[in-house]
Amino acid sequence: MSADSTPPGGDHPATPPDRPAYGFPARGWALLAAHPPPGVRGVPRRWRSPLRGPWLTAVLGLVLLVGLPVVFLTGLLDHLAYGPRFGQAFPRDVGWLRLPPVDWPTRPSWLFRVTQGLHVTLGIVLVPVVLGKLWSVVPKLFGWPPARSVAQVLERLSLLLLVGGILFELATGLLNIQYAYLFGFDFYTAHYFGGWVFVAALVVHVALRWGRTRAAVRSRPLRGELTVPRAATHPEPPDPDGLVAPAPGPATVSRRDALALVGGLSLLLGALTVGQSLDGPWRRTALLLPRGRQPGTGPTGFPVNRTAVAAGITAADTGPDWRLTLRAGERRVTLDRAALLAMTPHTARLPIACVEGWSTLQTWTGVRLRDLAALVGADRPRSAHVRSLQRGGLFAQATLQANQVRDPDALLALAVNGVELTPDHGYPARIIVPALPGVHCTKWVAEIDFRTDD
Ligand SMILES: Nc1nc2c(c(=O)[nH]1)N[C@H]1C(S)=C(S)[C@@H](COP(=O)(O)O)O[C@H]1N2
Ligand SMILES: [Mo]
Repeated sequence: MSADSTPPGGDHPATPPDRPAYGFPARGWALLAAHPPPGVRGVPRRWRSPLRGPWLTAVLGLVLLVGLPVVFLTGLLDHLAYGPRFGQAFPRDVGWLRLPPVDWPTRPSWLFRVTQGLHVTLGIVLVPVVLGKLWSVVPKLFGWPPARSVAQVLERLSLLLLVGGILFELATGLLNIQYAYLFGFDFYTAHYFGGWVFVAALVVHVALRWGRTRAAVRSRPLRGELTVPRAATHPEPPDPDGLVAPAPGPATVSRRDALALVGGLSLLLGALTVGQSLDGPWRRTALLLPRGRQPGTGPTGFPVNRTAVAAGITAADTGPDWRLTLRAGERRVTLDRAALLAMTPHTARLPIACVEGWSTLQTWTGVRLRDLAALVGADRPRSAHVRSLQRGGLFAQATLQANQVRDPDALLALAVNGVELTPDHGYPARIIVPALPGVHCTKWVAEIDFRTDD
């Protein structure tokens, strides 16, 4: 929005072709335009890159238009996977933003691994694109007048929510996966509502800009533009939005190189991230993620979210006196580890997928949850409440849906990859269920309460 845009070298205010006139009250907006605050006059002229213009903004915008809704939707799926029905999704109460009460499936077993991996990895990969897009429009932040009509005031407010929303979501998400809770508010609450604010603003933004975006990408075929060298890189014609610099300097890079820089940074971030969702040697490439890495080698050398020590689990807790209590209504059965080992074993290859994005596929052996339910006379449990030995902490308990108890691969695991569980992986027994978010794969289980009501 450069009111004072003048053609290079000229000093007559030039109004680009279809620059919108002032809306109601026109005198008011004109007055505002005539009185820029100190320091604002002429600022757009200081942004000189000839790359800026509708085309570059539209290309970056289209990438985000494809990518960010995927990040949003996979984020919603994660909320759903946590089981809001049982009050164990965060934030607990989301008012009318409540999602439909559908059960999270147990098949395919890699479902949560993929939705959560996509959410985190794509969110990281899109950071350079978001920054590139913001760079392409940043002079508009300093344009004067800030608006020419009431409609434009509303539009700019939606931009504030759009830009603020995406920066907030990226910042809180990145800090969360680094376990850096620098902010004084609850991550889940802020990230959930922030996502909705961003998406609402995105819908408004797309509705307002779709026509121009389409025209802009059609104005220069991508293929052609990617062959233009730096020497032949010229500014686009002045546009009604004032994206094109009013006083452009010579190009220091071509548009192709600018896009290559953004794309290259995205690829680099992606390459340093995907390893946390892959097993084998790839895991070592996840340099950006503190817990995605392999803590050791051997059958139990896979990531640990919270160690036994950190959870306050002592050797006495898990020693020969450890018992598993099964409940169903008034009925109660107590088992020691030998009794569990004497039951029919079942082995399944299942992922642990953490909400922070890392996941790993391992081979678990234990007893089926449905066999445990039958032991205590709960043939058709509607849910199961699992409690850990761990005292306190949000993750010391979890509620499983009926399908998560019934699945033939739903286990109380006693061993992994052919060896006894280690203390850090949940010895003496832990939950592992297909497609269940890692957070509900409770370690150091003390009690399972099979419930027949909701
Ligand atoms: N009791 C208890 N169980 C727990 C947790 C915990 O903090 N306490 N963390 C959960 C989380 S967030 C994840 S991702 C998985 C990780 O399992 P792992 O440490 O064996 O890889 O354990 C889950 N089980
Ligand atoms: Mo987790």
